[in-house]
Amino acid sequence: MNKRISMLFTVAAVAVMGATLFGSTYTQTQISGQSLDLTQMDADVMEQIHQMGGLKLMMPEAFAETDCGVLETSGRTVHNFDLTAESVELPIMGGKTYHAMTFNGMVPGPTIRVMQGDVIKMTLTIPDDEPVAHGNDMHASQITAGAFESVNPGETSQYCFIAESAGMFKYHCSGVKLAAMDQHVLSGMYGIAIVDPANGYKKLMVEKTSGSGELERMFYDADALEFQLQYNQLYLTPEGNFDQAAMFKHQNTGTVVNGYQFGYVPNMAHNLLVNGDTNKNIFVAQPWNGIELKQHQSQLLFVENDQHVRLFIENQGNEPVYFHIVGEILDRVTQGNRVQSAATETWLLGGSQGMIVDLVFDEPGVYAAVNHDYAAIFSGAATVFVAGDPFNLNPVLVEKGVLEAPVASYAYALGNPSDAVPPMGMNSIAHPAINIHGLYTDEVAAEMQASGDYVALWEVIPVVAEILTS
Ligand SMILES: [Cu+2]
Repeated sequence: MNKRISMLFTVAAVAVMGATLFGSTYTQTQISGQSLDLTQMDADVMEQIHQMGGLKLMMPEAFAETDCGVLETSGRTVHNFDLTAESVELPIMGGKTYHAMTFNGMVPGPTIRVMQGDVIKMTLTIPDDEPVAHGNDMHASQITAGAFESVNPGETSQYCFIAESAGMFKYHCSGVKLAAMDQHVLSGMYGIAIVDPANGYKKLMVEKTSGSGELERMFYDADALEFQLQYNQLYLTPEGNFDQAAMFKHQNTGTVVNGYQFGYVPNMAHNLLVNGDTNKNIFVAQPWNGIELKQHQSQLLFVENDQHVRLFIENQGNEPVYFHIVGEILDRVTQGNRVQSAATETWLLGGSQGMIVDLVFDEPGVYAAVNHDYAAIFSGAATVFVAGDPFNLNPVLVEKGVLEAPVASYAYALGNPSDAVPPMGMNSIAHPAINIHGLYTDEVAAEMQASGDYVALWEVIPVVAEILTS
């Protein structure tokens, strides 16, 4: 018996003896409650409870493992997931900024992608100059909620867990011991973990009719071109502060996808390509239009026709998402690792719910993925996919020497935006190019540019414009 346990025993014993000897005001229940039979107790648990100053929820043993030492030597693949809390100013639609709270200077935070059964080792660092504490609750984990304790400025904390269930899962700041969690999440502290199924993704089956209407089944390989879309809302005062009163009334300032209102719509380069003029808008709303916006300039999402496309979609927000793609049908909807629906028009995501949508864009064209809530569409939840070569630009781009040969999508010329592209998994088709786009700080964008892995379109577009107009 160690020292602390024996001291506890002494306190209990003295109370019992005192009651017996002096006939105190203790009731019999109180007395017997103090009379613990310590020979029957687990000393480690007693010690743990004593150290914590109280009881905590204990999860089943199989999922409660947070000892990084044990999990790191278990033979499983371990993924380090390092997050740093950073409060920064980030732009909002209309040219203003807001007081964002971020993981690693970006909204959403970085996506981690692992295989089912791998270990995630999450390390959260709060710099000295950060004004408040933060935490991190990862929904991919099944560990005691006590692991999501907040971490103070100047401190670092860590937990490990096995990603047991395949699917996509939210992670989010848990506030200062849960207080102000709403403010921290709705100001930008959220992201996703993708846990790929141990046996990989399934082939996609799409029903078609041909000839005079005979039913055919088309099968697409499991490998797919992948995107991630995270829905949320902003609740802001005119000064760019979090407006909790507005949140409680569900009166949001705007709906965001990967942090932006209308972040994936045409920009001036697309105006030039399609209309021959940077100032002739091709979409009804182009709020992020201008080369000087650099990483914040809106971009389009480019896919090929007859290509298996996989979308990872999470509702990070406070309002339902009625996910729909104008002009398309969702060929397959998966939640966790179970197919929920096929050939469906719209699928509903409640708060903190995710899904994987597999589909094929059959015809060349422009398709808007929306939250089919009209308030959400018109406040920012319209994301434009361009499939194939709907504007017949291939001949022009080849003739002008921008492209050597016709391409299956404009991604080969402009790339897809980095914040919409998840890390590669075992069934991922590599994007032809990735451009730097995201609600990133300038430091994050500069690091990405220095890495040489990304295209800085704000440098490429003037060159392309010069060629096209010459
Ligand atoms: Cu936080």
